[in-house]
Amino acid sequence: MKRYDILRHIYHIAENADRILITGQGDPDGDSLGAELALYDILIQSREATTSDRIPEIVITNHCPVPDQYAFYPKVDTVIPFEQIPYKAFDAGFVLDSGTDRIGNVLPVLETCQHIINIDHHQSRRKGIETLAWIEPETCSVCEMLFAFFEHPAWHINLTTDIASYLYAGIIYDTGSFRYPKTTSRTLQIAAKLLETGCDFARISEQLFLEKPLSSIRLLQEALNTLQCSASGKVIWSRITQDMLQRAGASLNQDEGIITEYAFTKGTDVAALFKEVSEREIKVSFRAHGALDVGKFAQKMSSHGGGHARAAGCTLREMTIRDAEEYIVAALEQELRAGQK
Ligand SMILES: [Mn+2]
Repeated sequence: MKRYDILRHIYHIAENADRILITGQGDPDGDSLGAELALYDILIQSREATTSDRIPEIVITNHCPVPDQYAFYPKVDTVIPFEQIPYKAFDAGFVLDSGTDRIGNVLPVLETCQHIINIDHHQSRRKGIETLAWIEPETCSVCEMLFAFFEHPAWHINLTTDIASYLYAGIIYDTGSFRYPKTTSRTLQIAAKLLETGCDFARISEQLFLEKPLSSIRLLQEALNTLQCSASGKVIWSRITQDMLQRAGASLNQDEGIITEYAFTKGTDVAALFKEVSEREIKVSFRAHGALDVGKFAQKMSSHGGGHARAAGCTLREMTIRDAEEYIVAALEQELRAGQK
């Protein structure tokens, strides 16, 4: 189905739904959260413009709480903890920036929905229980995808400063401020329209990328102290252990930006960051700038893996962080060697 028809379809579903669930990837990021909040405003505005007597009950929730770094998003309190969902069943559910298999605890609630709409741009997304899929692997972010609502004749909505702030945040988050390859002229044209609303783009950028608590800087210091390069020099990695988190006074979701500090080290192809969730659960993030598709690699390494060609992640269970490092680095070296042939 074409984007135009999908948006018309979504309009009819949303128009007739009284209880709508909005969720996204288990651990919210700048794009998924921006998209959730933007969609909330879009759906409310649209209904107010037509049948104001029946404003839908909309709930935004995710498997994990909103990380502190996104506390500056306008009306971020609209996102409620999973345990506080006021209803057991919904008419329509939206899954943003992830397949329906990556929403954790929210899945049983999503299953109650008659209509399940998946809006995603992940290349490695798996088909799930959605009844309608709007997937654009070439688009930089779900926030960019959502801009299409404002171009469609069925949707009578205004681009408010709040919505522009969410979409701008999501777009710069997923493009590293228009630097990554999926940035297109359309991305920049959309960004220009967002700026026209007067949203405080400079402040959004500062808050999203630059402002960090001291504990995050301490954690960066700890992680960089563990930096290693593989024998071939092509793989560079570091780790975050529970001990390091304790010393830094940080939590595991404060790893943001650490891998980008060394992801583009000259001569390397792939960067990894190993995170000790518990003694036998290790999360690994990947960044690539060579030919290797780390999205596919992550998928191959674990059933909980996936992402994009240049940024991806996976979870390894039943191994210690040292074992995970050995296992992954060896596999990466092998992939890179195979790729050279
Ligand atoms: Mn995204």
